[in-house]
Amino acid sequence: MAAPGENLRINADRLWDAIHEMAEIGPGVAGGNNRQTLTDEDGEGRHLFKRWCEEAGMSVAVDEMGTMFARREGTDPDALPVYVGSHLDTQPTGGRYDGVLGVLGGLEIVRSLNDLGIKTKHPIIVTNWTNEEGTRYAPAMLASGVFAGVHELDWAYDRKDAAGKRFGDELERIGWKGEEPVGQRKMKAFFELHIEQGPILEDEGIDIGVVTHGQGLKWLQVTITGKESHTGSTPMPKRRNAGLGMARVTELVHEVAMDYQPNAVGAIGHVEVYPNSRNIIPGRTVFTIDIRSPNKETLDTMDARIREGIAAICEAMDISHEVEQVGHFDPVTFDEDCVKAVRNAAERLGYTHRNIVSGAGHDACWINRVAPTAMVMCPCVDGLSHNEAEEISKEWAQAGADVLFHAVVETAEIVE
Ligand code: HGY
Ligand code: MN
Ligand code: MN
Repeated sequence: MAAPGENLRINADRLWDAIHEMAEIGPGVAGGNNRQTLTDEDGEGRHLFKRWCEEAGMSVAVDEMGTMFARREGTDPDALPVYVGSHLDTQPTGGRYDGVLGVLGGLEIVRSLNDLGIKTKHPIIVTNWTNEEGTRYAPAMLASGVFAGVHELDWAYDRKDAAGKRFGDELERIGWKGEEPVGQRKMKAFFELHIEQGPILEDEGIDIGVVTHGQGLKWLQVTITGKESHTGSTPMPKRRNAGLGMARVTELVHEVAMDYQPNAVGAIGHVEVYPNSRNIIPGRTVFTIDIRSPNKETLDTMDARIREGIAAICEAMDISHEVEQVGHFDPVTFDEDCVKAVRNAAERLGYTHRNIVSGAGHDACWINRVAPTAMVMCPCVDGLSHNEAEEISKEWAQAGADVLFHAVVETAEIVE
């Protein structure tokens, strides 16, 4: 396949403007975004993206999980399309670039191809995957997981948020439940551009992360049950404090992760304390453990050690516990040819680059099961993400989108 000329570049100003116009939808309270999945704000962002895609001459389809597929025709309508995308939903205190850069980077590729009058043999399809974040509805990467056959559609529809609202009902309510069955689309390849969400690229002064692997993840939801009682009049030896149990598990998770450095990680990000009254000893706590490692055996060992540790903590405190796995994917190795296309593109365009393992999960991790897949990463300031202060430079966005452009167009085969 002929490689695109090194002067083939996206329009960085237009990409930057699009990102910041999207950021006006579902603003956070500190300069970032709160555009959680299946909220009205998510619906508004989808409408904006759809309008932009249609203005760029694309036709937009929506599947039963609400995932959006914007298609730019190729010269061979029967050729397997090249997919490119990410997600538009955000964390409750999210940044403006997590996910959005990958979706609008895909749109920018099509806009640039239109400007340049370039045709490709294979169609190009820009994708917005529903509920990548998994914060309102666990697990993360829900729609791409259904697409990859990891989750059943009805199981996904029955997922409930903290207010007890069903995923399927909310998808219907915002008007983005499509007719297209999920997962029947065949792909020549899938590419995802994403900010690193870690400090490596910035610390090393490198423009592009060539993502060779993604680390594995497990989310364990733990319920600890003790006994509510008065914080003043209950003698210490008689307390069955579910809050103290959770605190000891929090320390346990940290200690286990520290035993597998430098790559393993572990923390608790979601916590519910009942009845959450200043002068009642917590009778019940519900919290989610997030553990990750690039090594499957390590992840499984951490899981086992944590479960044993929770049982020992609760037995010693005469409190009970339940553990439910609410999210999981094994470490991922991306497609060699697609990874090479990314690396060659960075080389050709004169961007510095290095191989990198993704610390965060991405839709690409599931799509890698059903199509040749690779990711492009750009740096982010202080490696900060899942924080409203998340920041990237326009130059980093441009470098990432240029490399994505070349990898996608080379795979879609330019027609002279
Ligand atoms: O949790 C993750 O890694 C992703 O940001 N949803
Ligand atoms: Mn993301
Ligand atoms: Mn995220």
